[in-house]
Amino acid sequence: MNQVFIGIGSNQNHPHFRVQRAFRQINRIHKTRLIKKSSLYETVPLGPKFQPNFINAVVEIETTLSPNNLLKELQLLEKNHNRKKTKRWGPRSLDLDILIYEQVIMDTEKLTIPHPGLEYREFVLIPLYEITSYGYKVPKYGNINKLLKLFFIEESFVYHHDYSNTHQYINWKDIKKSYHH
Ligand code: A4P
Ligand code: MG
Repeated sequence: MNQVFIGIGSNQNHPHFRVQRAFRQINRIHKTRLIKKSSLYETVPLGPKFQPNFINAVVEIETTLSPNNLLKELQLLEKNHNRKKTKRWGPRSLDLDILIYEQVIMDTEKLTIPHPGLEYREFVLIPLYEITSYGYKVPKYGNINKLLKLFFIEESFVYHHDYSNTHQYINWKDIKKSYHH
């Protein structure tokens, strides 16, 4: 069994609904099961600004699929969400990225692991931080606590959403507190 983390992002067509549906669909991929899911986070877009905010989340899975076969399954799911190919970093109904696959470090035309940009993207690091143990070591980049500390995260930058879509915003820093006490 391989421990893998997947980043989920959506900013089109009911993103809350899509991300939660993606949780269930990922759990149904063959040779794969969902172990943990983060909260949903509403985040401002990285890249072109004139697009809706994203809903982001990270899940931990266990799988016996190879990185390339897992990518194929995730791309099928993206298609299933009618994702239209638009511009790079533009709006999308569902984006699924393999963030981390065990201790694998690879860079091929189709697949770069760990996912490029993971080391500086709050919308990846914060949900990853939420579902990993204290001091979790990101392959290639090291301790997640240190990666997070490299940034000054503005209070208003990243919000925590509850699953019921009631728009109760909670500051992300409060999440870790509730996990550790
Ligand atoms: N690919 C390479 N490595 C991987 C990997 N580890 N996981 C290749 C998944 N795919 C990987 O991806 C293009 C190609 O990347 C795939 O065919 C695969 O072979 P894509 O998802 O079709 O294209 P993209 O997502 O538009 O481009 P890119 O560069 O992957 O963008 P990112 O890095 O996914 O970022 N802002 C906020 N707030 N939240 C977001 O989630 N996401 C993006 C997209 C931009 N801004 C955002 C967010
Ligand atoms: Mg992508």
